[in-house]
Amino acid sequence: MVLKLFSASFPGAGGGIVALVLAEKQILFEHVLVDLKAKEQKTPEFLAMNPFGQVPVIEDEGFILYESRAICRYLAEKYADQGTPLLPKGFNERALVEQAASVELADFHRAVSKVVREAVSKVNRGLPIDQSALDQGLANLSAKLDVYEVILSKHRFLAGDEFTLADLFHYAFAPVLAEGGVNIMTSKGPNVARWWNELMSRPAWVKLKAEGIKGTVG
Ligand SMILES: N[C@@H](CCC(=O)N[C@@H](CS)C(=O)NCC(=O)O)C(=O)O
Repeated sequence: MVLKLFSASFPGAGGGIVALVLAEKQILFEHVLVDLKAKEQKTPEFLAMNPFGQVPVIEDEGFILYESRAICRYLAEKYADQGTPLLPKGFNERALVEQAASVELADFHRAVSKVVREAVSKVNRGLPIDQSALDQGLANLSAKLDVYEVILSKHRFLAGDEFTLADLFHYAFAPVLAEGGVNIMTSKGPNVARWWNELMSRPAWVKLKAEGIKGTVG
């Protein structure tokens, strides 16, 4: 039974990072499009899979899992020896990935979400911007990227010289910043810019960005 990914087709959010792991790991999957505007994520059938009523969700041989980063970890572990090795095997190396992944979720993602909400989502919907929330989000993001600049001056990726899940998690939302004219990912420092440009040119991302989330079967 082929793995099913339930999500919208938009690449720059939680469904996108799951689709990226599927691509990096060369895992065949069926994409089940969930129409968020039609509230398909709130139907009793969907809530039985994810009681929070949100995408993405996967079904893998009858096993249901939600939360994008948890799904990515599951896939990276299950298919450890297939495609790009997204999680190192060594105990310490793995801990360094978790360290960088923690910073992504607790700090980076929180700041990016605030900026995207103000500079992209509200603008697209014609809603007034909360300038102080935007300024605070940008200041928080800027402070995190200053530290990323130091980290990335020592190695190619966030947890060492290999691309890992810690880098991959940054595709959840940050690519949307440029849509709102926020070019902080490439203007903060040379090492952050090098790292971000490398992420933005990975073939799996280039394809996903161009095509949206599309299954490989079904
Ligand atoms: N922490 C969750 C967040 C999931 C989430 O916010 N999903 C959004 C789409 S990116 C959603 O389903 N929104 C529709 C809703 O909340 O009703 C994850 O990473 O999977």
